Amino acid sequence: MLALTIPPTGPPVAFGDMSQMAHGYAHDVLDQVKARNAHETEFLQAAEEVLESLSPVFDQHPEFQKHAILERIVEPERVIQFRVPWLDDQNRPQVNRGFRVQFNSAIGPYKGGIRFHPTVNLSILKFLGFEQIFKNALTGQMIGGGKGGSDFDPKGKSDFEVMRFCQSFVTELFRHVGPDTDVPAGDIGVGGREIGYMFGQYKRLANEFTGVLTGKPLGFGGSLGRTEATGYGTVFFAAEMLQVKNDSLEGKTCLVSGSGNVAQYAVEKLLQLGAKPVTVSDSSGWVHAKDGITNEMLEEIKDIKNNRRGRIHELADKYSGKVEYHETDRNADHNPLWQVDAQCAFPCATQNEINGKDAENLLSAGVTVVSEGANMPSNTEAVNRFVDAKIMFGPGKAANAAGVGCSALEMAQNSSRIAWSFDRVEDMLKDMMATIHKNAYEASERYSTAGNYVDGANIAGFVKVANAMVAQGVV
Ligand code: NDP
Ligand code: 2IT
Repeated sequence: MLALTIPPTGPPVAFGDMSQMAHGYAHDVLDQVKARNAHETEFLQAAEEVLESLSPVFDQHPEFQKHAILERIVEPERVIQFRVPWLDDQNRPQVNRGFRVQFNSAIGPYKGGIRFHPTVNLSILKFLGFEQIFKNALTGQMIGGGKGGSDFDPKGKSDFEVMRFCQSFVTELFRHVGPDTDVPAGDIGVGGREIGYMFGQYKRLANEFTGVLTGKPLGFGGSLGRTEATGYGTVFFAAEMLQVKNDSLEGKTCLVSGSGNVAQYAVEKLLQLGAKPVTVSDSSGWVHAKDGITNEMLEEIKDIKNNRRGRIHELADKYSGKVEYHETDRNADHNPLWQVDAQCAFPCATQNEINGKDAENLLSAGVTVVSEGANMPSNTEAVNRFVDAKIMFGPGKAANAAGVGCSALEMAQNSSRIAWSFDRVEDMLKDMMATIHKNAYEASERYSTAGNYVDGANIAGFVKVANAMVAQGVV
């Protein structure tokens, strides 16, 4: 086990010397993180990207090193892992793993989604929780970073199986969360149905009706606009990036991946803004509507995914001649969805869905805007290609922040027992995304290269949390 060493607090170091030291600081801590978490691939990927962006910050903020901010911020404040036993419809006992990673509470209660997917493990939840710290800071709301989930697969389960699973999950989780402690929400595999079951069990155990979860159905405390927030916000972020160049989304051909919550509302906002979305996908395959996905097709996608819990090929079955279906080849080294001619791309499915080759294909296809609806959908090589090509690349922690931003608005509405109108919430989210864009852009100008939103978002989010951690002492 490596010891955490806090640098001595001696007399102030001359600026030049500090600059040398500061440059090495992020790299030294990154080496420690790699040694300590050698098997957590996704967490290391997220940590490396953030820490590499931060080197220039320490020249101007020597107090961050003095207070060991990096050594502390890379360690979750608390990780909870638990057994989730439940009975299937045949009354056979099943066992899954549950987790909650409470990463950082410097600027508010832990806040972040819950993911139910068979691939869930600690590395994935630590990457998501780590990203959430900076994303939540960017929203300007008082929310810390956390993430949770389970390797439970809701696909193919009956509503009652999902309900019994959620009840068992919350039977343990409830003692670790609360409206001022930790406020979970949805993510992959967790939508209104799951949040409803979890809320019901929390209320029963705690004997309290509080805003302990966000993304609730509208009838009992959910915020108007939360369902739409992430997808809409990702499109708002793309529009902000384009506006810097006096351009807009109108008439642009757009590639969207995924067909769940984020993808559906990215498509909806693109249609409202006069863009032409032409693809969506699920884990089995992708569909291509050459003349554009229409509003009617979007309603069908929502029905397939949200009501029938079906597969995306059903869209091509219904609109044969207008929509083509392509099955995913799991052994291929690239995804042909990213080869379709377009100007903009909105990856809204999952982490690492765009690799270096896909990034090259996107650039060759003419894409100059990538706005990440998913968390870390571009792998390290892909991010580097986009940054090197100087395209408008909006990283997830900035571009998909409207989801959690709207969750914070839901918390505010719940605390004040008032519900705001859809238009009011949407206006607030639009402003929030404009502010996030502005702050990330200005941080990129000050510390990196103007328009490098990867560095800009990492730095703007980090500085806010780091300042709070300095002020609160070594805790
Ligand atoms: P959903 O469960 O609603 O949809 C997920 C979509 O991605 C589905 O189409 C799913 O296909 C596909 N998908 C999931 N895992 C994989 C995989 N391993 N390989 C290929 N396709 C996959 O989730 P959301 O739309 O809520 O989340 C999508 C992304 O957005 C995630 O990265 C999430 O972390 C991020 N996000 C979500 C927010 C929210 O508010 N919901 C907020 C910010 C970010 P299939 O149905 O076949 O599994
Ligand atoms: O990744 C994310 O930001 C989310 N899944 C939303 C979290 C939230 O608390 O609304």
